[in-house]
Amino acid sequence: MTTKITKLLGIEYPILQGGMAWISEHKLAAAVSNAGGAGIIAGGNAPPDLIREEIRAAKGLTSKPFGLNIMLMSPNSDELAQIAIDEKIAFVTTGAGNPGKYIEAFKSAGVKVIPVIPSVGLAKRMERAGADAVIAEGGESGGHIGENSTFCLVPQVVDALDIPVLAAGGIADGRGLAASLMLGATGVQIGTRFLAAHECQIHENYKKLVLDAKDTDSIVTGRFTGHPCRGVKTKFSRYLLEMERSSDYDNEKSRIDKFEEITAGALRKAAVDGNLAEGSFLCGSIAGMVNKEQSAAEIISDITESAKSILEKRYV
Ligand code: TUI
Repeated sequence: MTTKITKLLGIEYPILQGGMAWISEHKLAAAVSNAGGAGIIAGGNAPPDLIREEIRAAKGLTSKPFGLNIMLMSPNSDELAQIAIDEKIAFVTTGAGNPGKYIEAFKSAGVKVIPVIPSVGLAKRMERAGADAVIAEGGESGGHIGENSTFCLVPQVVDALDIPVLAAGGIADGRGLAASLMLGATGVQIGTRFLAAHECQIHENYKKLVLDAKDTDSIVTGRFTGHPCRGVKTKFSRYLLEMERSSDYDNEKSRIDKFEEITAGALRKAAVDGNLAEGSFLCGSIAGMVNKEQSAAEIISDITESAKSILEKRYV
């Protein structure tokens, strides 16, 4: 499956694995890259030294290209950008902000830059700043999201840009890949389905929540903070949602402060500890379609074989 993104990154299939904080580590990233996609290690809020070790461990497992995701709200993003350069990472994806200040340094070091963006305006800014491609991420995605849906966002970003556009949000099988290509995308980024990969090291409670989830089991919390976040419906995430409606707070600032206090560290609590009472189990709204564990290679082969057979059919 040759597209602009497979050529840009030197990969076999147009599938990037999502950069999920505390989840996307070396074993998963290397397995996805070895299977012909592009694995990604997520920096999240983790200590930079830990991420450097993750990168080196991935290099021990694969000679194929893989990327680093930098979450730009992290206080460590400057250090992570330098690590990407020092370690000669093939490409960087960014989320939750504008990576403009790093783009020149990445480009002179030969690191490709692929920002994740939730709107046409940001996509245009990224193209002007020198991005190599963008990932247009719809609100079906897990984690921190924008307001647009993948189906509406992707073709509008494709029309507005000359650089390649990948689709993300709500894609978990060959139909999603084929549809994304029909919308003009050059490939996809997939997170939620890789949560069910054998190589994905998340706590078994997390895997079970994703495998058991139905179509209606993801919810968006924290809209009032300006950083809406999608994850599995649990007692904890329902409580976060109730905070939005509660009249217990004197003012908006105290409500946001409380929200930030109880969600601090919640991604790690979910992924590493499987803490159902205090963890944020982020996942996309496509979790309802993810119901079996497979290896990363089986997932990539299933998605690409199915997409190829759909694309070979004629619809009249
Ligand atoms: O970044 C993500 N997904 C994430 S980050 C994350 S950790 C986190 N948790 C709670 C609150 C905030 C972060 C969990 N999931 N996806 C990519 C993404 N980027 N979605 C939306 C954006 C985005 C938002 C604003 C990109 C750029 C942007 O720019 C604002 C500006 O004008 O600078």
